[in-house]
Amino acid sequence: MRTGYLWDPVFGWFDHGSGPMFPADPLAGVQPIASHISSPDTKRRLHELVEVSGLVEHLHRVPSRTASDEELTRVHGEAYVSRIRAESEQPKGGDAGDGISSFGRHGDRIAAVAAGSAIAMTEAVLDGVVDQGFALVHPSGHHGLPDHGQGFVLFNNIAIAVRHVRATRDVGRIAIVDWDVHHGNGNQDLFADDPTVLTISIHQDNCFPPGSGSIDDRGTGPGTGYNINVPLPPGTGDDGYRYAADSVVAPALAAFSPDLIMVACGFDANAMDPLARQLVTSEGFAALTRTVMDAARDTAHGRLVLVVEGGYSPIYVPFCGLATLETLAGTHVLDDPLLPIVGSMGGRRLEPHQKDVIDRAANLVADIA
Ligand code: 6DK
Ligand code: ZN
Repeated sequence: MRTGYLWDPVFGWFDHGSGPMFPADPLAGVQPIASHISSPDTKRRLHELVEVSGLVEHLHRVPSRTASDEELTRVHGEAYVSRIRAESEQPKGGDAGDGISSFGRHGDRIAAVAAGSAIAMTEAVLDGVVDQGFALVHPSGHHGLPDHGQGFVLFNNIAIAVRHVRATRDVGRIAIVDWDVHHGNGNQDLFADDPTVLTISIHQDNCFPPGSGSIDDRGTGPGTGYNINVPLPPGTGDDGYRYAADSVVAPALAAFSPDLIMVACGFDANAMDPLARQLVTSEGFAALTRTVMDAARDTAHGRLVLVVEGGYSPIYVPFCGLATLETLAGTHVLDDPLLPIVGSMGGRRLEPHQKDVIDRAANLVADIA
């Protein structure tokens, strides 16, 4: 199996600025902090681990590219793209929509490389250049909607890749599996009425966006039944995630039988993440990866594209990402040095209140035709 890998150093240069996630008020005792919580340094550290560990020798580098305006506007409105372009010309940049999705001067160009890279990896898989791929991009994409960004997102990278496939190729069903700890609301909404795109989001209940990601969101019109949300309680660990993978993701993919599987691959369910309260270790991410690989092999000719989303522990995300890539590549290069610590803190076992939610979501699989 040839595994594609994409990282462009320009992703590490994306500037979210400092203020918005933690508004300073020095004389009231709120000290400023120099970096935004979504600093691309976390992803850069993952990339450096891929190189230093030697795993890169087992991967096939796929070059990045910039998404054109035609490609961006298959998902986003022209007025929105123009606004992002105009704000990007400003000396201090702008914000995609919610005040925490700030970007520096020319941030639009880096975001267009993230979107173009999701396309590039998807094409590399569809063309057989690689069997499967992992695109380590920044900024993230899965909250992106036609006329606004939010949650550190400018453009919806995966949706742009899916629309590109639809516009240029004859690929039947496409599944998007989102294991970022936040709800994949952008992809849910963009493909809500489309029964040829199955969206599954496993996320922490009511984490972000506020009020989004209910188990009762099932899609609309002809797309009804083709969206599944698994809103997990805080404190869910490897066994809960594995149970969700085995009893929701795997059977849903088997029933849907996609020709291509895209993964919104966030690492922010990791046990050290500052933005969520889940307890997944590198072993949990490896198990999720095996689930989608098995499904891709069984239904999609192995076609699997992982596009990275969030993940905010600069310490632990690199090891979770490495385990994901090791699983894809079928090679082990390095033991997770933090596993003895995070793996022994408790919280791994499936608890009844977690099982209840997952069992309810598993019942929804029957609606997939
Ligand atoms: N606000 C993402 O990981 C983005 O899904 C997640 C954005 C979450 C922002 C909400 C949040 C806080 C937290 C602490 C203090 C103040 C505000 F799109 C992705 F990047 F992938 O946690
Ligand atoms: Zn997230």
